[in-house]
Amino acid sequence: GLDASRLIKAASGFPLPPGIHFSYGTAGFRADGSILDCVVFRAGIVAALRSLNTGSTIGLMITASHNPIQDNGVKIADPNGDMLSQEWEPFAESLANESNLENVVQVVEDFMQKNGVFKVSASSGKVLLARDTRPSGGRLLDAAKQGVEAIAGVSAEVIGVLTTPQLHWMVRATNRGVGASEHDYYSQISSGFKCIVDMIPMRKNLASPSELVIVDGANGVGAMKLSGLQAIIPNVQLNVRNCGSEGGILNELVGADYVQKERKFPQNFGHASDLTKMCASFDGDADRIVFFYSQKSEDAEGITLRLLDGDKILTLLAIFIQKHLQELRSEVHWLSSVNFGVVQTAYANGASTKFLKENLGVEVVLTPTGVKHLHHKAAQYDIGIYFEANGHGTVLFKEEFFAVLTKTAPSEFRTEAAYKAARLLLAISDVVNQAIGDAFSVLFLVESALQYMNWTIQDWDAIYKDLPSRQLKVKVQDRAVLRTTNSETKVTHPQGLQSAIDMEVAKVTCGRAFVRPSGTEDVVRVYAEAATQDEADCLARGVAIHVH
Ligand code: 16G
Ligand code: ZN
Repeated sequence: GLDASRLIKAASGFPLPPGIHFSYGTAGFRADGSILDCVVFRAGIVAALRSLNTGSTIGLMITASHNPIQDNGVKIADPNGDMLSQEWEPFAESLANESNLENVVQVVEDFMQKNGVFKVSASSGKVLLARDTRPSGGRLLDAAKQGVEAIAGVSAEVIGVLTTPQLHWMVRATNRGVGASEHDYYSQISSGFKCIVDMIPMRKNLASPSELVIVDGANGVGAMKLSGLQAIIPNVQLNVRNCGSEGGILNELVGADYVQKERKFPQNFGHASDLTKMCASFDGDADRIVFFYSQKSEDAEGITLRLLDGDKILTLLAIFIQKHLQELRSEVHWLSSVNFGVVQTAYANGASTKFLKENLGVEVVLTPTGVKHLHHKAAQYDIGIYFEANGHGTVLFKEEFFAVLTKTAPSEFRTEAAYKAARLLLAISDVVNQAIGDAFSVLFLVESALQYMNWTIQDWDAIYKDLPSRQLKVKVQDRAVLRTTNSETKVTHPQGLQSAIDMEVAKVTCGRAFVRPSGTEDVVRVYAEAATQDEADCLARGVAIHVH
C-alpha cells in the first residue's frame, strides 16, 4: 500500500500556488517556470505510480519545448518511450490541482484502487529524469526527484541534461534490455547511418568526402548534444549555429517553431554565403526539425527562405522507404502482405497528401493534432511514418516485422536486391528514434536518403509544390464550445458553423479550411489553403469572422 505519512511529509514541501488551474495539455504541463515546483513534484508521483503499475522504467522530462526561456514544463514517457497513456491524464491533472494535502493522499489512493496499481505490478519501480537547458530546470528536476521518491519502492535516476527524444529513447532501450546510455544512443544512429551510406549504389561526387549541413540549434540542448554525434558520423560536415553561447537566447528569433510559423530565417542565417546550402532548424528540446535553404529573389533583401516542413520530410521518407519495401515485397513472397502507411493531421498541406496518395499510392490517414494521436495510428502498420507539418514525426517498425527482418537468413531472400533492401530497412530502423520524433534522427535519416538518391535539397523541394496556406488565431469567450469530428476537419458545434465554412470554401479555387480549439493556448485556430495566396488569406479571414 501507500505510505501516507511519507507522501504528506514530502508534499508539504511543495505547496500549490493559489488561484491557478494547471491542465495536462497536448504535451504535459506547461507554465512559467517559477510556479511549477508543485506541479512537477506531483508529476514525479504520477511517474512513480506508473512505474509500479507497468512494472517498467518510466521517464520524466523537464522542458517547455519551443516556449520562451522563462517557461518550463513536464512530460512523462511510458515504457515504450511514447507519451504517458491518455487514461492517466485526468489523474495527473486532478493530482496537480489538489490544494488540500490530505486530499492529495486521497486522490492517489482512489486512483490506485481503481486501477489496481499495486495488484498487477512490481514492488519496485524506477524513473529516469532529465531536463533541457532552461535556467529553472535544475530546481524543477530536483522537485520531480522528490516526487518520485515520495512513493516507497520507486527510485529516481537523474540523468541530467538531455534532449527530450534522448530521454524517451533511453526509457525504451532500458525496458527492452539493450544498452541505454547516451553513448549507445549516438552509436546506434551513427552505425545505421554508416550502413545506409555504405550501400549507396553510385556516388556522384567521390571527390567531395562529405556534405555540408548548417544547423540552427535554437540556442538549446540540441546544439549542445549534437557534438556527441558530430564526432562519430562520417560523410557529413555540420556547421552548428545558435548554440546558446554568444548571448543567444533559447527560442528567441531562432528554432524550428519560429522558422515554420514565421517563415523567416533564424538569427545568423540568410546570408548570401549560405545561398542554396542545406539548412536545418531544431526546436528547443530537439524533438522537432524543419529544413530550409535560401534562394535568390527579386524582392528588397534579395534572398528568400524556402521551407521544407514536416510534410516534405514525410514525403521524402515515404519515397525512400517505399522503394526498398517494394523490392522486398516483390521478391520475397511471404513479405508481400507487409503493409505501409503514413499519418498526417488536417494541417498537412493538401499538395503533400495528394502526392502521397496519387503519385506514391500509399495509404494516408489523418488523426487529430498531437503526437500521441499520430504515433498510435502509425504503430498499427508494419512500417508507419507520421509527421505533423510543424516537423514532429518519426518512423515506426512493428515488432513482428522487425523480427522477421533481423532473423531471416541472407539465403532466404532469394535475390541480392531483396537482401539489400532488408538490410537498408534495418539500418533505417537504427537511425530513427522509434520512441518519439527526434531532430537528430530525422536530420541524419534525411541526409542519408538524399545521399542515397543523389538528390540536393532543391531536388527534394521540387517533389511537389505547396499549396498557399494561411493560419490565424481567434480569441473567443470559451473555446470549449467548439467541437470537431473527422480528425478536426469538420465542426459539429456550434451548429451552423460548418455550413458557413463550407460556403466560404466554395468561394475560392481548390479551397480547404478548418477550425479547431488550440490545446496549448486560449485561442481557436483557423487554417485555410487555396490555389493562390490571396485566396488562402481571404478564405482564412472569411472563416475567422464566423468563429467570432
Ligand atoms: C503540442 C504538440 C504538438 C502539436 C501542438 C499543437 C506534442 C509533443 N506536442 O505542442 O504535436 O502540434 O501541441 O498546438 O504532442 P495547438 O493545439 O496549440 O495548436
Ligand atoms: Zn519540442
